[in-house]
Amino acid sequence: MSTKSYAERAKAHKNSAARLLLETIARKESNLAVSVDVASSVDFLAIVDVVGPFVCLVKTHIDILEDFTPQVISDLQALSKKHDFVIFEDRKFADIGNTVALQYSSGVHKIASWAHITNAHPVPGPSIIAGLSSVGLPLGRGLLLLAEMSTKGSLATGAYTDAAVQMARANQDFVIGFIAQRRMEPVNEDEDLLVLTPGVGLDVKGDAMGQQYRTPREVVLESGCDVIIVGRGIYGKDPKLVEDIRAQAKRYQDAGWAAYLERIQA
Ligand code: 5FU
Repeated sequence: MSTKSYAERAKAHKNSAARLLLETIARKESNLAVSVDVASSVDFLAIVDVVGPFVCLVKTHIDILEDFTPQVISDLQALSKKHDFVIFEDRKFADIGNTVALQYSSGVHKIASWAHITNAHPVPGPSIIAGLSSVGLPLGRGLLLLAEMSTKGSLATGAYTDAAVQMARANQDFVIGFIAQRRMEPVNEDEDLLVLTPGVGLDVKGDAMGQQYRTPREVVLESGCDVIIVGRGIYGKDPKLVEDIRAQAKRYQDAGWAAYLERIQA
């Protein structure tokens, strides 16, 4: 279990996106990421503006927006500056290197131009990292590999997860860590692969489509993860209930930070 502080880790990290995330966490005393999964750009930007002060990171699924225009990205970037948060596009790339490089750099969304962090399934093997890093590394971006998933019956377990960890270890200039449910023990002092964990909720244990939730305490203290990713737990009641969203964001920020303090004092 890591007892090093986020601030200490920020100083030592070699990847600029990882450093930015660790510094932001330490500065804002927040290991909370909010996943803003709504279809309207107006609702999306309104939620980001409300949760912004409480989060280290905003996670997007930009292809959910039904009225996407490049202006959404300019507005998101302005909010990222206003509230001091990192942007993570949860794109889950999963194709050959040449294709993912095009999907990352081009198309309507031009993800590499605005997302500090994105992620990929390790299923194609190391070539997916080669493809994405050809675009992202010169821009100072970071990649997370999906080593595990939060869903019931996930196939990302055992030897598959171990292979994902090996792929990350072999590419630590660009791969900054994992989407996973637990910390992966480092092989040496220099290794610092972050773990960002979705499937976090304080009030319910799951949804009707296989999602499974654990509490911030289970995730950060017991499983040693670095960032809790919360979606519907924060805005799920009604994306327009601003006061409730603010209160929930604060509640999750406090819960995540208390679990971290308990961990580093252990
Ligand atoms: F890789 C994963 C995973 O294993 N579980 C997830 O839930 C990603 N996610 C994302 O986190 C998912 O696509 C949602 O964007 C978010 C969780 O949202 P929720 O509303 O908190 O369930």
